[in-house]
Amino acid sequence: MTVSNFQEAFDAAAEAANYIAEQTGVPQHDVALVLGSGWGAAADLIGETTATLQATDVPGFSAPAVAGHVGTIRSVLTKEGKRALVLGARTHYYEGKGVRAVVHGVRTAAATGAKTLVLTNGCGGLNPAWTPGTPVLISDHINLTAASPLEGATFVDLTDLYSSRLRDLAREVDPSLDEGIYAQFTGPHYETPAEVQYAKHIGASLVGMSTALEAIAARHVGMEVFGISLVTNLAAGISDTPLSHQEVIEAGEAAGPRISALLAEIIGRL
Ligand code: 8IG
Repeated sequence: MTVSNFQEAFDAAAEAANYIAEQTGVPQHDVALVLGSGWGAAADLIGETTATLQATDVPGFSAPAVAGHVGTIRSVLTKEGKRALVLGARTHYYEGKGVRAVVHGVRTAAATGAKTLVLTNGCGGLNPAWTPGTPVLISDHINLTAASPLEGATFVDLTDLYSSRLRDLAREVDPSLDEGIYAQFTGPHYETPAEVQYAKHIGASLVGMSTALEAIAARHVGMEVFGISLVTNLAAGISDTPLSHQEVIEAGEAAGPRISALLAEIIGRL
C-alpha cells in the first residue's frame, strides 16, 4: 500500500460529505456523533432533526450489520444553533470490509467540517460496580485489533486522544461519571474470561468492538474526540451469568433516556 493510495480514502470521504451537504442543505456541520448500541435515542434529544438520509444512499456507506443499530445519517440543529451530524450506522471491523470502511464515517464527518467527534458504544465492563446501563467516559484506549486506519508512514501522536477538556465538561454535567480505558477487540465473539483478565492486566476496564480505530482516524484529521461507553454487560467472567445480545439491547433500552439526556447536555455545552 503506497501513501498516495491512502488519498483515495479522503477523496471518498469528500464525495460523501458533498452528498450530505447537498441532501441536507447544511453546508457545514460543527460536531459529529456516532451512536453505538444503546445510544440510538440520543439524537432526538440533541435537537431538531432537519434531514434524515439512508446511510446506504451516501457514497461509501453500507447497511448496518447489527440489530439495534440504525442505518440513518441525520442532520440535527441544536438549541444553541450548532449543526450536528448524527451517524446512526457504524461499520465494525468484524464485518471484514476493511479499516477504510470502518473509519469512512469519521472521515466523512471531518470532511463536512465537524471539528468535534463524539464516539459512543455499548461495551462490557470490568469494574463490578458498573451495573448494566452505566455510562463511562473513555479516558484512553488499547487497540487490540492489530490494525490501524492509517496507511504508509503516517505517524500520529495519540496523547490525550480522548480530550481531557471534553471529559471535564462531561463531569460538569454529571459529576458521578466514572472513566475507563477501552480495549477494542476484533469480535464478533465476546471475550473468554481469560481474555477479559488479560485486558484487565494490561490496564483496560472496558471491552468492546469499536471506537479505537475511529478515534485514531479522527485524531489524524485533527478532530477533538469525546468517547463515552454504555456498559451494557459485565465482561465475561466478571459476573457468573453468560452474555447475550438480547440483554445488551435491553440494558441499552433501559438506560436510553438517562444517557440520551446526558449526551444532549454535553453537546449543548460544546
Ligand atoms: I454491547 O462484553 C458489548 N459489546 N468485546 N465485549 C466486547 N464487546 C461488547 C461487549 C463485551 N458487550
